[in-house]
Amino acid sequence: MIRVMTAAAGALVIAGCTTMGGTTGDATAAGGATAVLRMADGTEIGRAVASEANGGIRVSLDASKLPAGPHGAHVHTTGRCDGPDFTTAGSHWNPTGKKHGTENPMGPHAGDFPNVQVSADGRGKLEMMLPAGTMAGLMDADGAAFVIHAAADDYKTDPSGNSGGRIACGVFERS
Ligand SMILES: [Cu+2]
Repeated sequence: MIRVMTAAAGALVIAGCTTMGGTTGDATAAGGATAVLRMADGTEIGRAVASEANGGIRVSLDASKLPAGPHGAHVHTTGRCDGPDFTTAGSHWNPTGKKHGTENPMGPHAGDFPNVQVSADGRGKLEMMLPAGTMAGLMDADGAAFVIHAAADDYKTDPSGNSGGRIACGVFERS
């Protein structure tokens, strides 16, 4: 726990040192971030909005144009979404060094989300608290991304819950 706190404090300092270009220092550290989600062909399919709340981060997802059914959804550790496979978003956001999944005794990753249940009209919504995170940690030097996967997350298989390929991705930008 002490190590975690130190890492978070370190991230905060880094964020404070890199806010010269366009942002306004500490004022934005408490603000939110929005990820516009796109498929591999560039089609915009929705957004994920992150904000600091109750000592963690609240993320709201609102997506459309997706295949019906459950899909793994996570905050990934790098703010890059290069198609078509979006592997540049890296692995799940995991500042506390856990294994994947809420049903994994060694988990979960800070960025683990429940599956988004997409209805027959292609729409899926989720609101989720990520207790093990701060906006400063999320928006660190390499940023963060939100990723939706092709298949359901089983909530226990490391590293990504067997949720298959990445079908949509968005880079978090300060909002
Ligand atoms: Cu993922």
